[in-house]
Amino acid sequence: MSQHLSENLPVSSMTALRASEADTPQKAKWWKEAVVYQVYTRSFSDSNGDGIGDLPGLIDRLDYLQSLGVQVIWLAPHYDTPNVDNGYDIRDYRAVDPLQGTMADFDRLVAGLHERGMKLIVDLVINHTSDQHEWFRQSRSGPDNPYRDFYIWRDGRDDGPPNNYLSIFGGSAWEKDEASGQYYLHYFAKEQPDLNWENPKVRQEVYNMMRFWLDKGVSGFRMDSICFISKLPGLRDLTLAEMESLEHVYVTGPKIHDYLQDMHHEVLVDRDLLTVGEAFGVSFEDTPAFVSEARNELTMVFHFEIVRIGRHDWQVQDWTIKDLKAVLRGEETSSGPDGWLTSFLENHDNPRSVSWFGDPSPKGHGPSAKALATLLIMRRGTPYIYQGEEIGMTNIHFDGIEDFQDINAKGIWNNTVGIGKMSAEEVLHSLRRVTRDNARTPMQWDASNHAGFTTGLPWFRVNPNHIDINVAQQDADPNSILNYYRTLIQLRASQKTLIYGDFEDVDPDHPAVIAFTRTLGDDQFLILINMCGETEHYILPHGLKIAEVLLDNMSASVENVLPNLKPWQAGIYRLAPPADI
Ligand code: TEU
Ligand code: CA
Repeated sequence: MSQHLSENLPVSSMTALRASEADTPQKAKWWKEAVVYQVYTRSFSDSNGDGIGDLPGLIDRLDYLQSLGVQVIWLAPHYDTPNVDNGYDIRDYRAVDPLQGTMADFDRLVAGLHERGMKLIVDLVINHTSDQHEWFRQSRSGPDNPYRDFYIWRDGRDDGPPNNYLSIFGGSAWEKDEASGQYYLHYFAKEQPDLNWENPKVRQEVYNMMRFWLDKGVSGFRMDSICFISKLPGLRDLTLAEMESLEHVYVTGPKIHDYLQDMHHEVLVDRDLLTVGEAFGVSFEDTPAFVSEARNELTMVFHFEIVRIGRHDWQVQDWTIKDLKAVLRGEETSSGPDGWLTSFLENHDNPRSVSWFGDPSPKGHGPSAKALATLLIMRRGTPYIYQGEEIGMTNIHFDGIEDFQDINAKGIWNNTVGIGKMSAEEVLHSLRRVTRDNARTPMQWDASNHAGFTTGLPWFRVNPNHIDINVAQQDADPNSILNYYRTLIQLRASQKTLIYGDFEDVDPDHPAVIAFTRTLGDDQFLILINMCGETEHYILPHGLKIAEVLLDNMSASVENVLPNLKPWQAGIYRLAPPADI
């Protein structure tokens, strides 16, 4: 990890970045000021008792989301789908999944958000479709079909697939079609064939579809796996090292920037949208090319170095707070001089942050969830809260493989235990901690049966800890995690410095405390986060001194924030001007 970072993070380039930002202050934009809330609809709120969350269920909760202070909802794929990968396999881009509702429900959702001064961004899954999509059904029907070239078909080699590409979900990335004897490419499940972006007709279809949803009032897109859309020419074999980190290879297609600029020119230009690309595999160094305002591609991207700290692919590894701080600094540089950043600690593909970075035990739960919230909301970049994170939802317990739902977890199991390569215990040890299922347990609304998520049988287990961790209880408690989030979000909205201010890690070497400043002109805040469950004797570096407490999760006063930081203590403080030191 540290080696990888030092390559990306020459000290000189950081200094250069800060200087150039001072010269060109960040342009104000609504999507920089907003806090985004990610809804994984299936697990959010069920309105009709079928056990699956839906759009009317989400509409019922809009007042709650407004009360949190978030301005934007990112909606999980709402399109018609056979649900092999919970909606990330789209059968019809212009229809709503009947399990989630109707087009009228979608329109009501947009209207309900707009009435509240909020906006909607939708998930855009255009690296691949479902194998049930009409284009693929046509494509598969034979080499002469006009849709054949909508996907990536190749002849096999020596009785096997065209090359040694692996799927991100495990196994070969090629599936043989018995009828024609050719293979099609799928970076994810075999039911998710990759679109052929070389084909201008594919691009035009996608652009028309994007305009369709923009015309319905959506304010932008979260672009799924977007950096994978350009494939490597010649489709050569991967080396063994490349097989270990597929995402780093699959993002290197030479036409990625041509496609994104084309899309911008054709669809996004002059609409003032939030466009966030999932940049799994893109290095910090390569990121400015995607997010530079002058280049007209995306407004921001998601990096996975932070949420994936402490794991190699799906296997857990040791990590330290210093490693985490190095990644935070590295990610800072990834905006380049005129780009923007995201901040997130959870999404639907990763474990719960309080279980990963914090302490989910009854003693550590509240303080550590608030400490993480402080990091999430106070970093530079647009913060994304994943549903349930605002009440500190935790991972769930898995006994054996039969407890898992996730297609990815099942793929990992089949490719390890299934072929006798690893023991069940070894694989379960990691899977329990990293599986995407941890993020997909139903939202915990109250202490009632099924946590108020559904009146029927939930599609996936409700975490038994909903008795103690739920919205109803935290809404009523002024000291809850939920109310701490509300305060943090208000604070960020009220201080331009906390949105546009520069970020500086003022204590990179401390092994337990994250200490950074946010600075805009003469205005400066210090953010302190004790990332461990011990009291830390802490002296601020560079003679810095706290002058005012804006928020502190232990309700400390100016006099007693330091020198003893309590376990998981965190807060936002104003620094004394240099003259007073
Ligand atoms: O994820 C793309 C991706 O590359 C990873 O985050 C991937 O999900 C992870 O390696 C699996 O552990 C996106 C979606 O967020 C994910 O839910 C979908 O399954 C995937 O694309 C395919 O559409
Ligand atoms: Ca339902």
